[in-house]
Amino acid sequence: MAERIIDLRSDTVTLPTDEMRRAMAEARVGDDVLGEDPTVNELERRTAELLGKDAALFVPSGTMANQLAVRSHTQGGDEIFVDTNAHVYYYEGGASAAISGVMCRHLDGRRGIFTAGQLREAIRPSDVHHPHPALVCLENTHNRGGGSVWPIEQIAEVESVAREAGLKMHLDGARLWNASVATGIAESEYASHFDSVSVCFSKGLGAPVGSAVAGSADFITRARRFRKMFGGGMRQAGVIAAAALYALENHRARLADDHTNAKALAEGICDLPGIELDLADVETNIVFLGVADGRSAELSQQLNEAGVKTYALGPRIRAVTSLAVSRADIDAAIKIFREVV
Ligand code: TLP
Repeated sequence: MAERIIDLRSDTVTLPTDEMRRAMAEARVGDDVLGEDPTVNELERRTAELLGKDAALFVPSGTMANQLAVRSHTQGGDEIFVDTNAHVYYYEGGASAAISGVMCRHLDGRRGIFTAGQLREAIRPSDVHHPHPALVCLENTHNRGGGSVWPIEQIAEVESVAREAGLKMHLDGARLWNASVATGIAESEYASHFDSVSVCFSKGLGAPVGSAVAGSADFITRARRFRKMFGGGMRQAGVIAAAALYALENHRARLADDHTNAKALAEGICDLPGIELDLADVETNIVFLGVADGRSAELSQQLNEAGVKTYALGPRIRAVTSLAVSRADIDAAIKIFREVV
């Protein structure tokens, strides 16, 4: 059994740092359902400011943030437009159908990124036979797309088609911080194309819990009501909001290290036999490897036994860099990959 486990399964596996725990211990708290938690209020103010929106709402998870947006923007029977591999459709347990009663129309994007033309083709004219088209959801960076970054011009083109047809725009920005660090484009500039944006504090930023959804004052009033309905109204949540605030101020810039580490990992293993990996596809902190001969699960298992944890997802293996892995860990992981393969 390996001495040290290098955990590349996800950037959700990070643990709070000592400084973060100190911020949590010292947090001023109150009852947030009554709007009286000063740390939650400050986190929501700062998040809204960074995203250039009127207001934000602190929620327990990225899934809840996305589903609050879907519920707040739609009515039962509406149609929402998503990439086939979007988290909001693929990984949220059918919540859009169960909670909001909406239908998902899939657009086959390239690495999760679809075109304005694809959206235009998918939107059907108003007719009693058709569902009401209500919402377009984008994901930036795109998780199953391999940490791919939406070009800002393409977001603007998609937005213009959506607006023309009267559709709302939601961004699953769980890893928007990574997109901004990779491109130098501010989070607020990305967010300016959307009615609502969800962001996550517990992935690359390293907080133990929490996400937020941001938008107009009216949208947040509606989302706040649904958050309570979904059981997401938290009381002295300042203890966890303090970790998120700490992460927001101290861990955004360092995401560049995760991107460098992802590139280094990819470079160290892309020539291995039976591994398919295009270095140009490694844009942020997620690396997907194609594995030949249906061997992804077996290879992931062997890596696991040798001390490198990854996820096998169909014919691919996903490796994600984060605060949980250092450059030395990446060098060790490359060595183990090469030995195992
Ligand atoms: N992603 C997780 C898993 O759910 C797959 C991961 O390990 O990557 N949006 C995006 C783009 C996400 O990647 C995730 C989580 C979420 C939303 C949901 O966040 P949580 O897990 O907080 O509900």
